[in-house]
Amino acid sequence: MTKPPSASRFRPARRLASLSDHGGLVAEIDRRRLLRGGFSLGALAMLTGCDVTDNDAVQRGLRAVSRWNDRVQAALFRPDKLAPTYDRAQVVKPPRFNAYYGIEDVEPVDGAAWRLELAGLIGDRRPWTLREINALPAQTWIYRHVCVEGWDYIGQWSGPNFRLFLERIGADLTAKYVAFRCADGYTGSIDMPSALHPQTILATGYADEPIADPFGYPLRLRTAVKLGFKNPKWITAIEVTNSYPGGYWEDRGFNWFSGL
Ligand SMILES: Nc1nc2c(c(=O)[nH]1)N[C@H]1C(S)=C(S)[C@@H](COP(=O)(O)O)O[C@H]1N2
Ligand SMILES: [Mo]
Repeated sequence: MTKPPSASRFRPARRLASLSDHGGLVAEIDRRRLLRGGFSLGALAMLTGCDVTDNDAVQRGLRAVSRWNDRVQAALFRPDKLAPTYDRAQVVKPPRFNAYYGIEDVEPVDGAAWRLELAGLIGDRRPWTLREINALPAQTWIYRHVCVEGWDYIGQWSGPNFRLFLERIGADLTAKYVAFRCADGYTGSIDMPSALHPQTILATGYADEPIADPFGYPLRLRTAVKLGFKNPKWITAIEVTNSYPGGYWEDRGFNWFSGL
């Protein structure tokens, strides 16, 4: 990514408040993942050589384990295993909104002026218009969206399969990461095997309608194999790279792989 994120229109106070709101959550999620992985806090104390009441040291320890967890999750990932799908009758309308700010601060994107910029290890980096994206064959998936905050819903998303798109632009499919930049300054990145998963799409539609403004119009990522925060909305740029790109929440301590 060459340009810095353009998030200036969002009030800093709100962003800081949302950050501190999530501080405890980050530790909690990492702790739950740890426990699911068979660790106890006692084992963590031994592993990190720190008292679990010492918060800084716990955070450092959790981050080290989180990085280790990324590698284990990546190794365990099964590229062709499909996530559960559901019926049209189960689709939640409208979908549930979330972002690092409130829905009242969403700034709609002008689809006619919008361009999808491409960067990095891609053969043809020409920007795409929405018309061109819409001309690609689309597929529809009904699967579950799971937010790290502890809520979920069944949604129906449609748009071009992401593997098909990556092949079309001549992306290096052996690269490690696909990174995203969004109109609201949000950034994110996923591993290439998850990008190539059959249920990962560039979504332009929700429940048989064009995706509504708060949910990422004109283009968002939807994947069945990642937590909600790994599904960037209002995408403006995609980069294929071998350098770890991080992301908005990843840089604030969320486990990077965050697979489902
Ligand atoms: N651009 C952008 N994308 C984003 C976010 C955001 O703040 N900005 N939040 C993420 C989080 S945490 C979640 S849970 C989902 C919410 O998607 P939804 O509003 O369609 O349910 O969007 C993800 N993508
Ligand atoms: Mo989320």
